[in-house]
Amino acid sequence: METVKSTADRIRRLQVKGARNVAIAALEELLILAEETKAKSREDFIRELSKAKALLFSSRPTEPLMRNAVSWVLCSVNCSKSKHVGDLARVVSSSVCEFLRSLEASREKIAEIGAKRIKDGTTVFTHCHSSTVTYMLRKAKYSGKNFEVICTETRPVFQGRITAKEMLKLGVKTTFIVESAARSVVRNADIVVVGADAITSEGNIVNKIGTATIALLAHEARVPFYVVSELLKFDAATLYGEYEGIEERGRSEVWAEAPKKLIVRNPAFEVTQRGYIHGLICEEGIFPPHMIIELIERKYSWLL
Ligand code: RUB
Repeated sequence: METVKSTADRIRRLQVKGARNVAIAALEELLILAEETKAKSREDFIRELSKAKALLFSSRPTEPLMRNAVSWVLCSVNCSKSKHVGDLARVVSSSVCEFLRSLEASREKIAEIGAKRIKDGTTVFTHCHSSTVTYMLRKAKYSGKNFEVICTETRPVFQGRITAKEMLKLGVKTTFIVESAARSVVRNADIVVVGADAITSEGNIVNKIGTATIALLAHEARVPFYVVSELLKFDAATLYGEYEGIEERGRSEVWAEAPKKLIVRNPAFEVTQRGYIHGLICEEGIFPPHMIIELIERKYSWLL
């Protein structure tokens, strides 16, 4: 359980970032746990897995992809009738592999579909670092498109620098701006693409703080705003009345030596309303976000 604790801690400290990377790190922990378990009975093994689930879930609140991934594995174990820990451990590894394969296939499909929206000469505006977005841009580049990227630095922990470095490495002309320059600069873009941490039942999306402002600015400048995301970021709890939890992080990320009496807020994510989203680029195609429930029913009905 020590390695689960330390991975949960690395996720909390942002040493592992981005919804997809977080989910993959959590699944890898379940694999290790299954390989190293000393549990003597089915009940003990399920107790260990549930403890790991609780630790991972508590690492960051706005991570439905990770929650869906871990729940999928635990469900597979619970559905198995075997009493032998060895058999159950094998169920963990096969369901982890199955989930990872499906995640990979989705990323590939999303990149294939989304890359077609990038043409020669397109200027793409993005925010934060989404591995799904950068993979899609990589696909566009490898298919010979000559485009440029504008990325925000993404205060307070500068994930935009990761995006900028990746784009430069890819040989893409890249411009880096502070978020407050977004209104001036977004009008130079042809398309805005951002990732997602969560998709709600109403078709709203939750992504890095600053995303909703950029969506508003894109709307004002008449630049189409797309969300690039696996459907598995859907949070079924929102269908049954829950709000997606928005992580509020520590003040020191914003200002390490802030005066003690100063109130410093540091919400990590925010909701972008579906009305500002031209399309959700997902593994099933490009859809208006209000179609989310239909898409989930079609592809991942187990989430409901
Ligand atoms: C990252 C972020 C990303 C989404 C999608 O925030 O908001 O846009 O997680 O990323 P943080 P991906 O750095 O705080 O985790 O497409 O890689 O899942």
